[in-house]
Amino acid sequence: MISLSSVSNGALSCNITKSCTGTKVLGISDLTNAHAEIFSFNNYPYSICCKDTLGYPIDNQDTGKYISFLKLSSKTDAHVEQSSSNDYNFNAHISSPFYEIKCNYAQSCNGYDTCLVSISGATDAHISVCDYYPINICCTTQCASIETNCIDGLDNDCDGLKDCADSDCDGSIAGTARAQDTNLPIESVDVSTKKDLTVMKSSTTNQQGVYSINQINCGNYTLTTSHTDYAPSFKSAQVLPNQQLTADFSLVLGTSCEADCTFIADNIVHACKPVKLVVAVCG
Ligand SMILES: [Ca+2]
Ligand SMILES: [Ca+2]
Ligand SMILES: [Ca+2]
Repeated sequence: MISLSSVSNGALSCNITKSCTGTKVLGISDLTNAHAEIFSFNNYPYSICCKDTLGYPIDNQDTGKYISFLKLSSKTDAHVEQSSSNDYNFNAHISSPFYEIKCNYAQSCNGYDTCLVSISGATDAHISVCDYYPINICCTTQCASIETNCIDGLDNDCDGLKDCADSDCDGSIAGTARAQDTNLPIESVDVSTKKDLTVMKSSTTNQQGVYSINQINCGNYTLTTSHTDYAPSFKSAQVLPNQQLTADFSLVLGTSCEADCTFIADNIVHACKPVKLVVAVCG
């Protein structure tokens, strides 16, 4: 395999190769002084082969976010021109469904992710490996400014945090705690969000019995309540990206009597079925 890429600082990486394991964006007849053909033809031994080192898909279509980096005089055996020229009709594209790809014609690809090839002129040009001709085709990816999709398994803004782990996807939880018997709001109830056994965030109800937990990673949690006078309660909660989940609680007094006449908040394991001939009085 021949691999002749020059610069690759960022996520986009293109090589000229005989065996492309990424996305072929152009076929070329030789390493220097070459003609070109569109990606879907297979007359030539070499491909300009591009991939994203972070794992984002790279494509050669004019869909999603795409750019034409060259125009060809025909589908195969073609001369090429810069995409701003208007003599040729067949565009060679590089595209991504996620982020912008920018390409420029420059003497040096310093500061760009990668160099694709060099061309001999603005139009009616031949193709060679990078830095052979004075005009290099330099391309780079531009990450989104925020996590634009919270369920795609990709780190859209390239900050190292993907989907729910990125605070751009945070949701929130809010609700009310009320007494089950009177339906009156309960103040000073501690509401905690737990992942496994770890408390992630908590909040306390106000005089109106209202609590709110802002800016919490989307995902699944267990919500627990605690209050000196009321029995603890639990609830499963799924916080969706950028949405507020409502979770209300109806709390039972810790001194309330269970069916088996133990207190609801005590440490006694309550019987599943009444034990026969047990007679007891609560109080
Ligand atoms: Ca982010
Ligand atoms: Ca994402
Ligand atoms: Ca991110």
